[in-house]
Amino acid sequence: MNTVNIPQEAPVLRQVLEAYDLPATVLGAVRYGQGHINDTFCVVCQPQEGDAVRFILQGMSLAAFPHPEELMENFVGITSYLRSQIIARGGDPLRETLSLVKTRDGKDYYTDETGKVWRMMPFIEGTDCFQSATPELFEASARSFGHFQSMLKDYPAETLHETIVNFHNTEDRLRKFQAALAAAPKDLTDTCRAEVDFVLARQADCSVAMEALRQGKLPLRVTHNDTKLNNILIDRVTGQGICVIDLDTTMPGLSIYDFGDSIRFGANHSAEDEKDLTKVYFDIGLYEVYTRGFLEGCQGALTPAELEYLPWGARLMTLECGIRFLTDYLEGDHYFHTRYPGQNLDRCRTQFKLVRDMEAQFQAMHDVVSKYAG
Ligand code: ADP
Ligand code: GN1
Ligand code: MG
Repeated sequence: MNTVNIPQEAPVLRQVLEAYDLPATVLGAVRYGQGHINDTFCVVCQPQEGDAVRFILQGMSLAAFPHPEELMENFVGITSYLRSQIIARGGDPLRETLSLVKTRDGKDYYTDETGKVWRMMPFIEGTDCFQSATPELFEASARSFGHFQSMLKDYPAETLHETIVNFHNTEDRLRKFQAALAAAPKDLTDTCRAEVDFVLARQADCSVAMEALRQGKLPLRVTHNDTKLNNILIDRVTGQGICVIDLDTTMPGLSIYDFGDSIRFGANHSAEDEKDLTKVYFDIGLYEVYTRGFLEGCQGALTPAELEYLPWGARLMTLECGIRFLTDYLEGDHYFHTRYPGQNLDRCRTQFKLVRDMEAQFQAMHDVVSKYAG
């Protein structure tokens, strides 16, 4: 293969690319995107004639996903199901959902010598992926995530593997945090005393959604579970959400998780790892536009109890994510990609600042839902 420009830190890419019968000369591969979990590369190929063609090549994190073959089974099931719905309503399945490029031996993914699983997808062109929101963009993403959930409402949930067990079980996240705290060296726990106390003061909150689920108040649905703004591709021409990506955690869950995780990431104006906490605040205006878009996208599918718990979804996903960043910090940063020591603690601090703001504005958050729930 005439391959140039493979990142030095990823020599395995040569072997992975050999597994694919790409319709052109491979010019190279570069690291791509700002995901915290998978190893994502953009592969550029030049056909004999015409424009260069791009692909996304992803190595699934074994630390996050212990059974990548199950994850890929979910991926194929979900994208095939979405594809038929998109075709039925006259849409373009190659832009509106993800698809896979088969390996030379006709497989959906390639497993390298270390057991790591790689998948190749056509790059969805003419789209942008954003790290922070404008009101228009945020509302567009809300409609798409709501619509994604409503498209999957009749999906046979029992056929989906739980790719990460207890993913949004905040009680379990709390237990894992407590175990990490007990095992961490004192000089490390001393650096995050305030954050540890913040969690310990909110142990009861960690049970709110799980308790509602146990009591049968909230229904289990097929949810995306990682609804960050950067997990949606926005059409460059229309400004609308065109494709929901990062389907690795799509599995049975609560609607309030999808609502909540979007609010966590997008209803503010700062980076997830912003060090200057004076810049980090929950923007209830953005919360309002997201609520409006999400309810529109869900097309009336949410029950009164789900509507009532939406603000809790935002608080809990933000608290939970902060707890997860803190746990990873205490465990030596083995889960989330980090670029510098202490990045997970910085991320945790932004989350807890947002939680405080949401706690202070909780009634107003309820009022917004009531305004749009009709
Ligand atoms: P992670 O799990 O690490 O977040 P993602 O699946 O979200 O991985 O991919 C990382 C980034 O790669 C996305 O935020 C997006 O910018 C880009 N991306 C992923 N798939 C595609 C695609 N099919 N077309 C264009 N960009 C994509
Ligand atoms: C991870 O994969 P990515 O970057 O979209 C994580 C989410 C967290 C998020 C925090 C599989 O999302 O759960 O909320 O980072 N994904 C997984 O930014 O753990
Ligand atoms: Mg992602």
